Amino acid sequence: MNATATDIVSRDEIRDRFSRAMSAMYQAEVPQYGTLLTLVDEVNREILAGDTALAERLRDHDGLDRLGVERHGAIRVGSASELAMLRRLFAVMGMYPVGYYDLTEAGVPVHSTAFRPIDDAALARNPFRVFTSLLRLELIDDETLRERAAAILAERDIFTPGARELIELSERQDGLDDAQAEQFVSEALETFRWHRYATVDLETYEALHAEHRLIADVVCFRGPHINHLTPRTLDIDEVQRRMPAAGMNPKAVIEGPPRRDCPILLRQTSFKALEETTLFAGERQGTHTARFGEIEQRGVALTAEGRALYDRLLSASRERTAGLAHEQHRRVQAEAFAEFPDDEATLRRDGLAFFEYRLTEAGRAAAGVDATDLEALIERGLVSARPITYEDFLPVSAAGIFQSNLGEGGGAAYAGNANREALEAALGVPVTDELALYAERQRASQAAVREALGGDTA
Ligand code: OOG
Ligand code: NI
Repeated sequence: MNATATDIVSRDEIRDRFSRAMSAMYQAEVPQYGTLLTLVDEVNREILAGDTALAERLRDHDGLDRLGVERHGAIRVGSASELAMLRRLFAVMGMYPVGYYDLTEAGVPVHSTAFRPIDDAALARNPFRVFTSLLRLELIDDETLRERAAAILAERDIFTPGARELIELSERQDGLDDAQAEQFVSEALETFRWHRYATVDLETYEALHAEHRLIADVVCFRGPHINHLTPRTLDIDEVQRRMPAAGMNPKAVIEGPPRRDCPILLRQTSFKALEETTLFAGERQGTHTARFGEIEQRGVALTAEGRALYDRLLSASRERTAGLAHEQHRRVQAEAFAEFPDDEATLRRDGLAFFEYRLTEAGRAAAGVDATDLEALIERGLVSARPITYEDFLPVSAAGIFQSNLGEGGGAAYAGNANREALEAALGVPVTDELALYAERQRASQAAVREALGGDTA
């Protein structure tokens, strides 16, 4: 079943089909997620109807027609070999590991990366990414429990034979044809499906659960069920506010930066995970709480300096907002972030955020212009700069999402265990540095502007 080069469908197309199939599966599995999608769509429509300038900007730059596609999902796997195979599976869809996230700081015994499209065209086609966590059994102190967990994980194969074959075929012929892609999507989907039957008895589940709820979630099932999907909202505060009336139980606060005129990084919130009936070995019935729905709103990517400022203000604001209710939390957090410039020109001039530079119409008509000082050209209306959207995740926010869905307690202290090399060894490749991607995109756009104006391209 070899495909010729002309039959190969693009990896972006496969990712697009996969994300749609995943969404349909998750809506069928978790009806409340469908309710969330409806709410997000309703609020997005209202915002667009009331803000024609925003609607136009989205139409021109941001794929208004793709507003409704999911932005990300998340899974958790149990072993290095599972992660290594997942890397190959995601590569079929043009998704590559970007970033390293240490969650031990937050008391969660995992570290993570995000499989995501990397280049502009791929992101524009469909930005779907999967936040993928690897369980760190080595952090479990209890040796018997650790070995039991490892033995259970060694028994399972989270991939169908068909998925394995198609991954190998895609690697051999550098892509898949239409029929193979179709088959791949349906085989790959099996890995992410929910299983009502646990692979262990209730006692084992409870022992693992007592060490950490997340360990039970990863170890006791046939596969790494998708634990949430996340659409994009144009007004996260409004969706959060309306969740209860739509029957959803939102987490207490929105993760990330406060609401601002110039959105930065990423804001996220979720409805809390549902308690679901689970059948354990011996037909004993119990429950498991894992699956939820999330929403996100993205802003501009920050430079290392901008990120350092964000991290500093976030930790200062966390000290002051601990335990505050939603409204107060919002007010105190906004105060704490007052120091962060909130207009594009300052963010740009102070080197706090990344921008993409382009010639304006006047710029295209101009010739022989000195292009050394891009800011001067922006002032003269010859060049424009657009914020580059942040495409990655935030460890403190991720921890907040984990925690609200895992419940309090059960968290032994795992902190101070970042180990990027171990994650990369498990993946079989280094993770791409996200900051380098944004910096390169900004640099390339500046060079293109300078070249077009006939100046030097340094
Ligand atoms: C992942 C939580 C992190 C996000 O959006 O930050 C995450 C998980 O619960 O497995 O998805
Ligand atoms: Ni998420």
